Order: sequence, then C-alpha cells, then structure tokens
Amino acid sequence: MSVSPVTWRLRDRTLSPGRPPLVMGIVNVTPDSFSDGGRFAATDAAVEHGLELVRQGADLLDIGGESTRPGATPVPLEEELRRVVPVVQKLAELTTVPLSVDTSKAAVARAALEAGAHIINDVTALRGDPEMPDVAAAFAAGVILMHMQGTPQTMQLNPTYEDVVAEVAGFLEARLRAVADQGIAGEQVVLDPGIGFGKTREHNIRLLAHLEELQKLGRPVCLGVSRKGFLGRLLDRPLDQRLAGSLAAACHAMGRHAAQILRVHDVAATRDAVVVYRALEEE
Ligand code: HH2
Repeated sequence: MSVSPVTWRLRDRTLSPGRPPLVMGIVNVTPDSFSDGGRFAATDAAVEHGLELVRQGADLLDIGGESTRPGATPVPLEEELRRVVPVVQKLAELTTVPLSVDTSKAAVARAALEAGAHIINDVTALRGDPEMPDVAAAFAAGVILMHMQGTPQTMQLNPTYEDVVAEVAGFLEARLRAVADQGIAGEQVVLDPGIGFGKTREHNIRLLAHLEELQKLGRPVCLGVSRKGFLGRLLDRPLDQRLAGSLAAACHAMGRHAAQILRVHDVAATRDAVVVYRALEEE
C-alpha cells in the first residue's frame, strides 16, 4: 500500500510523519524519592536522558510522569505536575525537537504546553478528563488518540473483541470525528492502536499483523510496541531483553507502511533499523 506523508500540525510546527517513520523517544519521570534531593536528581536524570535520546536521533520526545502499566496506581495531580513540568521546561530550553506530554490530565497537559510542549499523548483518547479537548483546541496542540479497552486498572482483566482490528479502527474513526466537533482539526491528530491496552497477546499480534488497516483513516499512526508485555510472554524475556522482538515488530510495520511514528525506549537501535529500511526502500 502506498501512502504519501500527511501533515501533522502541532502548535507553531508542522511535521510530515511518513517514510521513514519518525522516532519518538520515551522519557519516564518517576522519582524514587519524594525528598527534594530525589526530585532534583530525578528531574536532572530525565532531562539528561531526553538529551541523550536526541543525540541518538530521536525526532520527538514523549515525557510521562504516570505509568500506565496494567494495574499501576494513579498518580495525584500535584505529583504528576511536579514530575513532568520541570522536565518539559528544561528540555524546551535545551533542544528543538517537539515535546509530547504523556498524560490524561488536562491540568498537566496545559502546564506542559505552557512550558513548551507541542503534543498531548493521551491514552484515553481525550475521554479521561472533560477539560482535555478544550486544552488541545486552545493550544492547537498535536494530539495522539490511543485505543484502550477499559482503564489501566481493569484493562487486562478480560479483554474481549469479536474483531479486534475492525473495532480498534472503528473506535479511532469515531474519536477522530468526535474531537473534530470539539474544535480539534484532523491535521492535529495522530492515531494509535494502543498495543497492550486492554488486549491479550493474540489481540496484539493480530492488530500488529493487520496494522495497515488503520491507514484508511487518513491520519499518521503512532505505534508503541517497545518492550511491551506481550513480547515478554511471546519470547519469555524480561523487560531489558526485548529489543530484538521490539525491532521485529517495528520492521514489520515499516515494511507495510503501517506506522509513521515509532514510540520507543531504544532510540539508537530503532534509528539504525529506520536508516537501513530507508536505504532499502529507496533502492
Ligand atoms: N504505551 C505506554 C504509554 N503511553 N502512548 C501511546 N500513544 N502509545 C502507547 O503504546 C503507549 C503510550 C506504555 O506505558 P508504560 O507502561 O507506562 O511504559 P512506558 O511509558 O515506559 O512505555
């Protein structure tokens, strides 16, 4: 399937995610200590990690202060603000790559955008906080709408689909329409199948195998497969040994022109895969 790059508008910037895919590096801000010393150390470490990912070739950074792993405890608003905002502020001073904030809270998104972020990456697809669509519209921010069945607390209890590919595509299409009615232009939106969010191993594999189906929605697709649990179960590998599996899934998506943005922990290795893919594609 041939897909020409489409425009993604994020505030004052415009990107053309496409061939090869853009690499979005993941920056997690989860301080071990709640003391000031721990907090400053966590901020500095997250900023340094973000800068290192940019040196490795990240086109975008996604900064998050709340884990969405299955069963993870929600982080209170004040704590998430304290984690995320200083990191966004510093990275906005120190790098020019667009910054995304991985949050479902409108207040966190607003503060991050005020601090220099460009994108709201919301795993609830703007359904989690009633204020979120207004924030996205007011800032003309880029928005990543992700599919999830249930909530992070409940999503892995008993995920059920008749046709996971059709249902995910249908959900994303409906969300694209719904946010248009809330003042968010299609050009601001990227879609994401939400690998691992309310899906069994079989659901994830089926979705990945048929990911190109989402291209018919006419928007770039962001794929977050990096180190995910279904790879661990498929390979019987812990978190730190899932790189090869993550790259195999990313390469499958690249080969089918099914993902325009890859959300990854391992930027250098993903970049290498993207460069080799591009060289082969251009031949
Ligand atoms: N996956 C996670 C978090 N945010 N956002 C998008 N758009 N797509 C994803 O697949 C996605 C996401 C998984 O989060 P978590 O388990 O907290 O770990 P990490 O952020 O290290 O990937």
